[in-house]
Amino acid sequence: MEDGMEHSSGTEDGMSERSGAGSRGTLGVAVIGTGRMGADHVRRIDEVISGARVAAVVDIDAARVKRLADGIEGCTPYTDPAAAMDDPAVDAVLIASPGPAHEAALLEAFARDLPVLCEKPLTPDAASALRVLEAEQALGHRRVQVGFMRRYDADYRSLKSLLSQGTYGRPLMLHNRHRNADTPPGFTNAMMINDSVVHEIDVTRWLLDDEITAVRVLRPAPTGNAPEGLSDPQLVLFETAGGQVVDTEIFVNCGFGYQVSCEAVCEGGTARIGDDRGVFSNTAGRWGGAIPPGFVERFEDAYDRQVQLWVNATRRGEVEGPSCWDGYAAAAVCEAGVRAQATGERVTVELVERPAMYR
Ligand code: ISE
Repeated sequence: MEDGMEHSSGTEDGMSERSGAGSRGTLGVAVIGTGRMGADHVRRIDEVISGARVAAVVDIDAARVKRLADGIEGCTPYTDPAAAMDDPAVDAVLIASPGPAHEAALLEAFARDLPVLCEKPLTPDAASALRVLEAEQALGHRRVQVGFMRRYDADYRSLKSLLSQGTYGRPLMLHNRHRNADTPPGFTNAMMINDSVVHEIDVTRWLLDDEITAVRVLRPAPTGNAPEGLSDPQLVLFETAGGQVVDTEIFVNCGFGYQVSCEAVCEGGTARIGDDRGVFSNTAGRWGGAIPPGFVERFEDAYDRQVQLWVNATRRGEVEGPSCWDGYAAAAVCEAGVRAQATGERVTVELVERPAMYR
């Protein structure tokens, strides 16, 4: 991309000249990857988010991307992320392609100094995440918000503020439950860490404001409902630098719905989120409520808030939310987790020193 640097002249406030921030005009977003999450983000930006529009959609499936673009005014279809980023109507990039494609797309965005919202994972392993971290530092300013969307869920935000205000004293432990009704074909043991537990890795680091230093994984006798070879459920244990212990039940073929909860055990009490959501009913001799079928329904508001706050910050010329450091740290913990899962051993997490830009 020879002309990349033409666009990389960040202004004094660190904003790209194309980022829409100068004029505070509508942010033209290129959505890269139009699978389940990407298509949902296209709909979200088109129908829910204010201050932004879908200016380009990118996918290797040319027919699919054309169909999507045809339904949105002023939206151009592309099969090449770099070509979409060269479109003058594009001020910012939302990366929702498969994880292995993220590094290349992020580097293209950096070359043009474009603001990015990157779906998790930042990249699939710690070495590539570190390369992205270094490339962003070379720009001299943050450009990326990583899509750890649980930080935008109202319940998690309430828990975070209780912990930050010290309402229940010092946190000692977290108990997490993460259940999916079932898994898509091809879901592996490693994906239980990299795709699923990665959320608990991020919320642990965020809620406790500390790094995870070691991981252990216990594998009880599996459910008969899991596909052959999948060790489901599993119990994942983290230790933090400050000495807290965090457990996560990951059960991805529980059969009954999508359930995520987190209980913080503190010196002065406990606080728990995620148990009872929505309408509570009494009927036909039973009480209770509904369990959402999947993460899109359970975290719909969180996804909306995540994208709206990214758009708002970008239009102000700012970058907020989970950073490339958070993406890198999560990737390093995932690597340790996959090793712990395979070996049954306690695996320590190796991190480089946190660069000044991310402190
Ligand atoms: C998926 O990628 C997610 O992000 C969901 O939140 C998680 O529950 C699921 O297990 C993952 O596969």
